[in-house]
Amino acid sequence: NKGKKFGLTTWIFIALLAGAITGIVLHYLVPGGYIKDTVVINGVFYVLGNGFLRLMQMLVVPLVFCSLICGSAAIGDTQTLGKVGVKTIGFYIFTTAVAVTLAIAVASLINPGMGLDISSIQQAETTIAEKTSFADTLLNIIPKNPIQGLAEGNMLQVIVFALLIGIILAKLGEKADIVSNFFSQFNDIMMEMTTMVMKVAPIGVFCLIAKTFAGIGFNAFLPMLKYMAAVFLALGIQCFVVYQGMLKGFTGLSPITFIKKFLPVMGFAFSTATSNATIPLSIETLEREMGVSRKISSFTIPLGATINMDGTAIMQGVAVVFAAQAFGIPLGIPDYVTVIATATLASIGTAGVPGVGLITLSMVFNSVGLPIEGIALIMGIDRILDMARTAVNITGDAVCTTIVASQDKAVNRQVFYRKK
Ligand code: DAS
Repeated sequence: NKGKKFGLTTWIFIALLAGAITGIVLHYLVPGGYIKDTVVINGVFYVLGNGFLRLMQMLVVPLVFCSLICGSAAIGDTQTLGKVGVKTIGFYIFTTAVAVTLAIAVASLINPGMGLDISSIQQAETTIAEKTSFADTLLNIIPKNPIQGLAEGNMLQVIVFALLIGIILAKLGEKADIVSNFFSQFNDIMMEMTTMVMKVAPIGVFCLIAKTFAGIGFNAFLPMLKYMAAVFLALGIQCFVVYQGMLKGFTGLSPITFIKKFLPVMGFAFSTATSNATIPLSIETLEREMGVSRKISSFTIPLGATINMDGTAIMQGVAVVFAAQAFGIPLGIPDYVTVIATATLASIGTAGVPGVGLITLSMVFNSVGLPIEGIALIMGIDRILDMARTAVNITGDAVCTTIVASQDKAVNRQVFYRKK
């Protein structure tokens, strides 16, 4: 059903554009009222959009659990798995540190917070996340009760438990055939379920985007234009310069082909603003359209969705410079080094769900003594930035996955260059 596959990705783009246009028309041209607000926006769009999002989230834990067990059992020997793991985590931390540094540099050029009249921006109460220390973040990776970890969708605990099962299945060989076959068949079921859920993606994407754009007019943007410009510029450089330079440098693969084939996944992440919900489509697209073996991606993509959030780190880097300027608090190099470390750690501990970047931003602000009220300044327009940074988050995961897979001879270049 190759043709249908393309149809789906094209439809996702059509849904994105149609949704944005519909939302803007609704916001500016259609007068408020019962039909528009209650029936259409908070009725049809809300139910269909969030219903689709829940369908995608329903897939994540069982799909990641099974595909990771099958992936790690297929890799088999622990030293390959270890090598792939160490390389992947190394790339993830490197790209996040580059992202924050880039964000601070761009923000220092644009000066988004200079001469800002703070009172002109609507203030909203901010939910402050409790601060988890790095040690606790590390310890929390080991599941005290793996079933609870699965039930709560604690992705790092799911990943650790699945890896252990896969390694042991490879070790036990035919002694555990029944269990291996069970997980392999369950994996097929989850793949099939993913394809089925994807069929309604265009409807879900349309409703999510239409609701978002119908809700916020452009007037929320005006005072924040420079802040948004700095974030979008840094996101663009990270996505189209840093990642593509790394891809070309480490694998020799064509960045243009990569972007063309991965764009639908970026569009999907943009519309849902959650990396976790994008995991199934990312793994499938990397294998089917780009020849990247599921053996590697079933491990590195869920891992990346949880610990590698370069787009989020970029927003946090710009937000720090913005708030420091808006409140007139001078920050020096040591402060920015602290921000780079804190933003990198903050992205490790949080799952890829909407708005998580804003919550961990309080940890970053705390680390350099910036007032939490600064978060209230940027909350109003954060949804749009969340969509853009999530698209960058999953692109970083996919680029690192392709590099690690290519070094493990697990990229089929014929498939990568096959015309869509
Ligand atoms: N929405 C998050 C994600 O899924 C990113 C963020 O909130 O910053 O990656």
